Amino acid sequence: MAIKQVTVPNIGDYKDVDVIEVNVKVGDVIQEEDSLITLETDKASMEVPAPFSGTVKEVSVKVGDKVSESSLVLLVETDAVNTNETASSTILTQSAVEQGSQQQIAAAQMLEIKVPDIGDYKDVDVIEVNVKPGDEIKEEDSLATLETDKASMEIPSPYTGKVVDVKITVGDKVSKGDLVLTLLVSQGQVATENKISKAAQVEEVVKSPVVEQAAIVSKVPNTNAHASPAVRRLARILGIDLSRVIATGRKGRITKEDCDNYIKKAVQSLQTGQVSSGGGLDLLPDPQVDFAKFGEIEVEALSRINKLSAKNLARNWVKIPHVTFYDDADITDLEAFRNAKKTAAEKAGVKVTPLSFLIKAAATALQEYPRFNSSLSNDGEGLIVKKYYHIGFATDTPKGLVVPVIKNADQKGIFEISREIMDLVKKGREGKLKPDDMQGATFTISSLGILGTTAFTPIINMPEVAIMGVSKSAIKPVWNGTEFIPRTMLPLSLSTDHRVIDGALAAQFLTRYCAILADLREMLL
Ligand code: CAO
Repeated sequence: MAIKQVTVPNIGDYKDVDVIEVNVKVGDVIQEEDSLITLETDKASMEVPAPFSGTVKEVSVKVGDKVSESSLVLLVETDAVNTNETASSTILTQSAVEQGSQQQIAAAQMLEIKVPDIGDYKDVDVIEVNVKPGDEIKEEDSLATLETDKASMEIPSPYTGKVVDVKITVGDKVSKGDLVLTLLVSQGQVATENKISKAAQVEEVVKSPVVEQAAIVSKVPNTNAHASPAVRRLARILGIDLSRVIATGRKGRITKEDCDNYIKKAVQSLQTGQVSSGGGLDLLPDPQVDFAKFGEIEVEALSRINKLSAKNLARNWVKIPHVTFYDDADITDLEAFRNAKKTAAEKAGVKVTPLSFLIKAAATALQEYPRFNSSLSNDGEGLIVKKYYHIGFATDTPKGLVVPVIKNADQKGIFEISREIMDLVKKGREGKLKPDDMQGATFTISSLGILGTTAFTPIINMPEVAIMGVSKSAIKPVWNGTEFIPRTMLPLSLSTDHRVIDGALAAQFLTRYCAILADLREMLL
């Protein structure tokens, strides 16, 4: 046993340097190279590593002290019998680390950050580059993510500094020692060799094949969230349950942006008061089925409109308590009138279909039943009743469903409405509708027209509170009190938001709508 002194080694020209950290205390068992204290000048910070292993017997400095070369730092009890008196510790500069020398650090310097030891892996895919030139990064920030078929790994930054040049891009293949980037180490930062080797450790997440498969085919939250260590760390800090985050990264990986979006949405929901105390739907993850196991399959890409509609429809369906009411409107006279006006319509250059009457009649019925022309306020506390009557109509296009809008339908005649329908349908099918063409609807009509069906449940177009589904008209026998007579009957399916519209009101509205269609003169009242 021997007691050895540890003193401040050669620190260049610096004198009376501040002790800013003392990393050991009496009784600590220290290993050679452990950081004992940190010193800081106005130009550099330096660590004093232990020159040998042992047990700390006395700490001779405290934070705030000023020390110079040879100042006593510690007394350490070692196993060594022969004492190598006052063994000085050494300070490695950043460049010294690179060069293997033991010199002092400059105030700021350029470092090359390389791929650290990543085990037996070689030519590993770079799947994420998380920094760009100019970024100010902190020690431990993730620089890039690598992925093999078995694991994903992050390269954390060993230092705080400013990225000067990034040498890798997504898709590159890298191995140990390949250059990742050059980093301008922030002023005053000093690292010891010990620090570099520790900081450069690669974190690894082993993925089970099941998780991998789920991640590829699903963008929905799942319980086996696939995320890099940095993202997991971020999620821990922010308190995010990763199983609820929708992954958009490669192979179903949850990215930092996904976490950001999750937080953004959560904050928005809080601000709009839309967070339910029930804590969400708590649904099972979607089933992950390998359909190819059962037969031949073909995967078709969804159009942008398909994807957008899917999100909107799903939200509307789960958030709105739909109730659908069915009735038949007698449009015998309407059809007679429409046919009688065919020549006049042709002269005016328009084709008039029942849809124009349905839109006009809707504007009338909405004026009589303002609740149908409203939206729930975002805080759920009020009803916004609109004094304009803009009617959307669902239109089937090669790229998917769109809903152009006839603005101020209450103020327009049948020919004008017909002309607008023709224009909007043409634009829709050519993919030329502008956002303004599809905004502002207060009520929507979804007409399957001659396509068929006798009834269906149209999904309400949020934030509207009702939608009229129209099926194929047919001549049916109707009892007039004395006999059955043939009448052209149009099946209607009215879906309403039960939060806003009670059944009784819905029944009244639908009955009135049928009455207007049965006798267009009702619109004059
Ligand atoms: N019953 C019977 N015939 C009908 C009808 C109905 N309900 N509605 C329209 N028709 C007739 C028209 O009168 C026309 O016949 P004539 O030429 O003899 O007059 C013919 O069907 C063709 O009409 P159309 O479909 O070209 O025009 P439209 O104005 O009726 O409809 C549009 C336009 C854009 C609504 C329609 O083309 C369309 O895309 N419908 C699909 C909407 C949809 O997909 N809804 C479902 C949403 S839920 O997924």
